Amino acid sequence: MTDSQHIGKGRESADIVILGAGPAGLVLGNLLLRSGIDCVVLERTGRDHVLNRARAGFLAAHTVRVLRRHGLDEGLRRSGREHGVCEFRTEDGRFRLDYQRLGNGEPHTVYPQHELVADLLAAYVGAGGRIHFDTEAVEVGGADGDRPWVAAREPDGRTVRWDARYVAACDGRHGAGRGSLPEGAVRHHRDHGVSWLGLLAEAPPSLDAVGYATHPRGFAGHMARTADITRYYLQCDRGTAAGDWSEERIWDELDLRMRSADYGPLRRGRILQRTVVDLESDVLASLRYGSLFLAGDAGGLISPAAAKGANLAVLEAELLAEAFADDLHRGDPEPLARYSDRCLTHIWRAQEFSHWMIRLLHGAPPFQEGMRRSRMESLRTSRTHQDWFAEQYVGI
Ligand code: RFL
Repeated sequence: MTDSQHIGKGRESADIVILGAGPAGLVLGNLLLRSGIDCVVLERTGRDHVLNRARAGFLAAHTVRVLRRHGLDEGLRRSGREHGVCEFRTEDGRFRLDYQRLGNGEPHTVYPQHELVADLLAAYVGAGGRIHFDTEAVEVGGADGDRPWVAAREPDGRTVRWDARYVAACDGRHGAGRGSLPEGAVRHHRDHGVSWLGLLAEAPPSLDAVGYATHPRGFAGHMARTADITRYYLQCDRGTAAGDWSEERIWDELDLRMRSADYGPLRRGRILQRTVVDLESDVLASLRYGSLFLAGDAGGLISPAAAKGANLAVLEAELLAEAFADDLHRGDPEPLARYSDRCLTHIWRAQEFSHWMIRLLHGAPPFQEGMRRSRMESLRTSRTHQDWFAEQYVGI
């Protein structure tokens, strides 16, 4: 069904109402359409905003397999680039890990998240999928029964009630899904106490590797996005505002921390985008509350230190789509019952590795600092440790 099913003024319906048009919501929408399941996506922002929100770039091998399996990988095949080396620059020198030849022997694929989202949106709309932009879900109700609903504010200010069989909240950490959880819903939150200034520079990559630099002044990171765009990170004080640093200060600081004097200067360019990210983890104890299911950042927020968020979102969306199909087509509710536990196994594994990365990359009080340097040294010298790193780094 591709047209909205009007039940009356201000009331509509779909079997599955999906909140949010990020990677989680759009993978889910595409897979539901392919299974012949009626769904609608409600997205708070406009189409342009969704198409231009630059975030992730490193896709895990599993993510690529999911996209390929469902024929959603055309753009990825055309312009995604395999990437398999990272370089650590520390106070003790530098070393490289050819991680695509370690562990499970898998590379990342570099493909900007907003391009992936554009591909997913085009495929969804092309298959007749319904999507309402500038439509904010404000409340999810009735999830403790079998007729949940979503109240959503349309662009004209009208509030429409969407009746559903199930609601899939893929609307991030501050969305209506989380906002509508029953009282007593448990979440596990951790503030890692570190902040990053995330930068997108109009500059070609300066290394043929992901660069991680530890420095007494703080962490700096370098990640290729395209031939002309590079993502950089600079550890900054908590409370820093995105506009606090001038472009000159940013590049000087990056050069200093990346030790350009020893290893060659960075290729500078205009800073296109800046965001301050406080490194936090926030995982719900369950991703299911009756007829309400959560996926992606809505269910488990992870710091970008290990580049896992978008990859988890795709993994969870596929599991949820399959579970909905089993329930609605075959009358088998078991996969839906197992959905939360299955996802949480992956989420906690990613959280653990992300936490390990945070402790590897940031200075700390003397005892922890000693442990950090030892961890780095072990990574530099132990083949077993390197294999473990590669498996965790690319895996999901
Ligand atoms: P998204 O992408 O945030 O999409 C959620 C969508 O929901 C909409 N929304 C609502 N819609 C309707 N009603 C409401 N009430 C709504 N409230 C919100 C929003 O407008 C939005 O369109 O969540 P999703 O789909 O769960 O995907 C998660 C990923 O976007 C996220 O985990 C990653 O970007 C994290 N991340 C990275 N992940 C990786 O796997 N690899 C990376 O290299 C990587 N780099 C990053 C990152 C995140 C970053 N930031 C900005 C925190 C780099 C950065 C700087």
